[in-house]
Amino acid sequence: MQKEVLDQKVNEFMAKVIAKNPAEPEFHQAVKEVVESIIPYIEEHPKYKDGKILDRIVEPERVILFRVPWLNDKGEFMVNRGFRIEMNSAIGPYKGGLRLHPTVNLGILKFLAFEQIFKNSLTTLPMGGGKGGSDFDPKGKSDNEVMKFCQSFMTELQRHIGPDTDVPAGDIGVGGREIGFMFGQYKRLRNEFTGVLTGKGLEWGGSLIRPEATGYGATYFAQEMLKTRNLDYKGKTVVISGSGNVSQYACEKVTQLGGKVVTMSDSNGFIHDPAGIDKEKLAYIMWLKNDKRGRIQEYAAKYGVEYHEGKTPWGIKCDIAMPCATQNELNENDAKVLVANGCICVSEGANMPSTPEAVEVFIEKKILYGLGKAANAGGVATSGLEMSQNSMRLSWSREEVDAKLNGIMKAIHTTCVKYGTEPDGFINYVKGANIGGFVKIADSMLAQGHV
Ligand code: NDP
Ligand code: 2IT
Repeated sequence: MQKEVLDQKVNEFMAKVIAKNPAEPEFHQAVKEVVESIIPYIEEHPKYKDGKILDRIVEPERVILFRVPWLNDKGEFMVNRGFRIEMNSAIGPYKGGLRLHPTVNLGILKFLAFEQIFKNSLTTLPMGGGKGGSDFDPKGKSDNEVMKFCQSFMTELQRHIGPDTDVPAGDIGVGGREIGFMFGQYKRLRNEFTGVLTGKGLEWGGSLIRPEATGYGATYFAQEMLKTRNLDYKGKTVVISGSGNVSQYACEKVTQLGGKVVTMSDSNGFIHDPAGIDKEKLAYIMWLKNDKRGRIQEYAAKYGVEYHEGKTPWGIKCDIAMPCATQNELNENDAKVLVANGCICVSEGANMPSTPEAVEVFIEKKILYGLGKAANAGGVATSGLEMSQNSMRLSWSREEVDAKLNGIMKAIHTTCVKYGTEPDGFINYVKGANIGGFVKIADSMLAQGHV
């Protein structure tokens, strides 16, 4: 399809989406990226056009918005807003994380729920797309306050979810502690012990490898991309952003595969450790972030390395970049600097961390660019494996789950190659992931009638 024709069709479609969903820029961004890939494909496959699949897929099946009242440690009344976006159930129960962050709003969760449809389809497992969360800020809150919030949040959410209906998990601000508090409340209210949440503790229904899965998966995906150019992680310098769940396990796996991770960050700044963040230093970061809940700056003081306040790590010379913090954390200029510094591969642990202009730079320069919905799908895939184990009331060994995760990341890569290889042999992972994720959803929606 000619570029002008495609642009016109995309703009017409986006005008409708923007008019119907005002003030949701992240949602518009996520939809635009997908329809740019899909429109040429559905022009060649008119059944999807006739079935109005694009118009249907951008409309959530259900949006739940609710008040979350709770009492802080001083006994004061606090109120937050809770959400669950049940976006698409064509191939399975709604599935996706819960985000607790002060920036959370309807548009951000709709973008995440929309991405989740395609990501979950790519995993090969039967999971629909959903996302939820709240504008609650866990930073600086006591364990007691986090528990009070989680219990109140679940008191409302429980009536909308279930192991065959909608299965939430973690995302930014939601880890093992929060899943525990929410699971406990669900169980009390429903008097049921089921796999209604994933990311549970190992003793109470969780799966081995789920905590590691997103970071490991993003690393396995990069490994597959590198293989297409006869490369691997050995001796490569890797820049990682964030220092939460995804970043920590990306760092662990990269190091195991022979790469050297030289940065990690949080929302205040980044640390640069040219010697590499080895096993022992990573153990310190895990303690700092997961137990002490401190700032990454403390790493710089402990190990005598540079700390760059208010900056992102993309200016540091590297072979591979792994954005693992948040959306739109890597802009056009960052992309240009990365490429100019010799970066050959970007594997996104975060959801939509690169702006559309940054993505354009990566594609134009034909580097290995693995977008989030493909590269970070290992987390939700292993959630899917947790659901299977819960249904069977059995648990698999660490090796078994890790092998399945690795196999799924390889399968996602194969799908991207199938749908994204261009005539000159360049693999456009954006196109590959979007079309590869879309086909199964669209065919299921057509088969199920006007849903
Ligand atoms: P965590 O809460 O464990 O860590 C988040 C990290 O990102 C922290 O270092 C945090 O810094 C930083 N961060 C968050 N918001 C911002 C911001 N606005 N600006 C700069 N830095 C920020 O979350 P996860 O590691 O679980 O999630 C990270 C990313 O990965 C998100 O995009 C999430 O959607 C995505 N993801 C997560 C999956 C999972 O299984 N957990 C699965 C797939 C994708 P600070 O502490 O200062 O806030
Ligand atoms: O963005 C994501 O894929 C996640 N936060 C994980 C979702 C899940 O259900 O495990």
